[in-house]
Amino acid sequence: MNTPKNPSAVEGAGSILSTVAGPSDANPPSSLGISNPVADRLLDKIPSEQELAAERPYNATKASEYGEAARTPTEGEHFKPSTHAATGSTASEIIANDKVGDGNPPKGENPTTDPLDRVRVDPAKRHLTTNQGVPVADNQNSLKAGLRGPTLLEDFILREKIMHFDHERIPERVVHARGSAAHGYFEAYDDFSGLTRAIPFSKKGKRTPVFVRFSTVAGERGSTDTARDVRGFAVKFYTEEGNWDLVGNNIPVFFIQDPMKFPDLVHAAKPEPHHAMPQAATAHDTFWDFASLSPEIAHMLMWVMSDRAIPRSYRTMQGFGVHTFRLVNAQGESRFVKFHWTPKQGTHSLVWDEAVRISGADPDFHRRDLWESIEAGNFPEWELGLQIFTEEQAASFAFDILDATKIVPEELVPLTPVGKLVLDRNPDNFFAETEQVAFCTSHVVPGIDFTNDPLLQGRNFSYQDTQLTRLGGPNFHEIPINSPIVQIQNNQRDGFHRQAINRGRVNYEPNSLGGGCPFQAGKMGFTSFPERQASEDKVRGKPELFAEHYGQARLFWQSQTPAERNHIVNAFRFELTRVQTPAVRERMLALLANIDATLVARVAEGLGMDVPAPLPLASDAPIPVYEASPPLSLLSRPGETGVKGRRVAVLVASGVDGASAGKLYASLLKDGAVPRLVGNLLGKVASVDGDKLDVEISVEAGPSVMYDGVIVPDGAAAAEALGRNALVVEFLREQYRHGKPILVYGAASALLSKAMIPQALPDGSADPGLVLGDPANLDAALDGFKTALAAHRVFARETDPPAV
Ligand code: HDE
Repeated sequence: MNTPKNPSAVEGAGSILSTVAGPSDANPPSSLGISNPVADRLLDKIPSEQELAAERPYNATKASEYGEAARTPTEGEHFKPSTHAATGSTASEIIANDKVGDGNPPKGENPTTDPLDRVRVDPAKRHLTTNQGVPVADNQNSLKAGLRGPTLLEDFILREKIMHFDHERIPERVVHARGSAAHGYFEAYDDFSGLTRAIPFSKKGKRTPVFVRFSTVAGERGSTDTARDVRGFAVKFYTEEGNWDLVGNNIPVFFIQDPMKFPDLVHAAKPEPHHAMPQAATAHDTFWDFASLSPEIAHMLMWVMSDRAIPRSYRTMQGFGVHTFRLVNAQGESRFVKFHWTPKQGTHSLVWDEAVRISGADPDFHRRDLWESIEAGNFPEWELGLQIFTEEQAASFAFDILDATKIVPEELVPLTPVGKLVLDRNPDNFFAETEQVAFCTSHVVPGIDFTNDPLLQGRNFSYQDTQLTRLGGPNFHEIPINSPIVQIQNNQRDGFHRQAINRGRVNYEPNSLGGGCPFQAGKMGFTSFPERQASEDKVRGKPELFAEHYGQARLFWQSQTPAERNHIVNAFRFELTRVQTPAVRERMLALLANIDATLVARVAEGLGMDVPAPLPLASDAPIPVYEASPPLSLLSRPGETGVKGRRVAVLVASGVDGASAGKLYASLLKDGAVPRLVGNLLGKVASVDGDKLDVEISVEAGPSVMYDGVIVPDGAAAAEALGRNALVVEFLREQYRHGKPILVYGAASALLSKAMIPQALPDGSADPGLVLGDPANLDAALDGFKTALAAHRVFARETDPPAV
């Protein structure tokens, strides 16, 4: 305890104490012959509080809040209290016990932001308790009046358990409900402080912890991972200057240009309100009705109908910040920026037929893939690239950089690589972390700033607001996964589920009773870039350039490879075939007619319709002509990790050449691929040498769509046994149809003809993904297979309609 002050040294001490529920006489009754501990504590606190308050005779920074001076925020005045007690809530805080602690928390500390270990709970060597910590004697039986009697209301243990269970669910996210996440870090390649003062970019090799959540948009929390949809790519950087959330998607543009339309877009895309169908799919009337009346959607539709919307894995998709943001350096200089995440694993997708089948075989396909890769130590990585440009450059573009339906082509502004993102740790608990994480576009740190992109401005309102319902109140920042790694110190108080116990009676600023603390940070704090605003009329509307809707949709189409174009055509056919209202189909064709004549002709053919007249344009200006941009093709980024993480089925049955199967398996493992012995049934199969091989999964439980490639080792009896199983034959046909590499050795090649798999590509040339191996020279064929596996797919096999 601090030494109490001599009351007589404080002028007016008696009157100070007179309004406190303590002795009004500063001196303890001397008749008792002892010092009064209550008075000691008060006399320790009150005079030093008075002293502290007196240090601030007036608010000296007030003048700096006005006019020009306000441009440079000043640091708030703050003073050091002479005793710890001066700023406390209560003089009794020094009364220690095991619950409250010793009453002397570290000064200026908010321990609710300490590392997550503080809340990770481990039950080792512990017995069960209730939520009140009462040991639970019997977790099997409720309390009854007799063994066959009624259950007693008195059973507080049962009631607590069931009450908690009844309320386990929170509302799912209104969009992006289905998601998966992981921890990791961002590492800067260099010191980029010339560009931004944002701390993650301040030093070469600097690592900033991150939590990244990937998601689909339209489906509900339990929906399938492989639905055709945009994927969310949300990154929370836990920086030393607070949390920065880069809440992006795997597609660099968006459906709409103004936040006013977001609820309409989402209502149209979600299941139709009368019967709540279909789940996680835009292939229904209301979406296409809205789309065909909203031509600003044209560019986004091209991306969503492309294979971007059915990624092979979260690990194999790009991420984009979508909006134009600003970077601001310490000198206050600003440049525009677009954020791009490029996967080191390459950009790879599924094919539609496969995606549909995976939805049945493994609806958790992407969640499992991310989890298992990280568990296996195959940590996914992305490179962060920035497109950096000035206001002058922006003014020269054929489009408006505030329009989220437009990209800045990489030919116009190339990517500057600035760092890498590595995901190396799975969460402990899905709900506590992945479900409760709250990303908000408005969470930015010094050095990152917004532009006037209207969609971004709308999002800045929405993301905080939505958490109030989803996470139950304004204290969601205190949920461990959301709290920053730095101090939270402010005068916000109360609300549902408040965790912090704020010490002291000061919850306002300016103050003198708290020594001015917490004080405003001044220049070191977040300052908005002082962008000059033209003085204009208050208006609801959009800039002229936003009216051009088709130039970049064309650019996308023209930049795709023939296979990718075919997939886009097929996706439009599929979606519009599911549309029941002919007028909507027709209107959509009229929209497509403004993008490309071949595209619309092929989609119309698939629908059995004529090509209608194009939709009238919203702008009189000619549609700008762009040079094709090869980086817009998924095939332009094959990645640098080769076969790492690729799943390979090795089909086995009794009579297999076990020695070579083992060698193939080991070689794939060595390269980081994931081989699995797949058989007719689980159990053991005997190799030709009499060795027993363990089948890891049956063809039924692990069908073709769960693998990136297949190998059938040599062995006449094995090929014979496999060929008798229609599921195996179908397995091989699907591998072929989905463009996957197939390697067969020796006698196993008989299975190819059984599956009616063509030996050459439709144009007669050799199929690089179909490898016939000589059992005597295992490695040569395996090398060919691995090259095809790293290249992912052989799209040249595809015909319209599919021949296999
Ligand atoms: Fe979102 N969006 N959004 N969005 N969004 C949400 O926030 C919203 C938009 C994106 O893994 C919600 O916490 C509006 C663009 C991702 O938790 C909500 C507008 C982009 C995630 C919301 C947009 C996104 C969300 C629902 C138009 C790509 C999931 C739950 C003005 C750049 C984050 C939540 C996670 C989630 C609103 C448009 C990406 C309702 C109003 C453009 C990745 O606040």
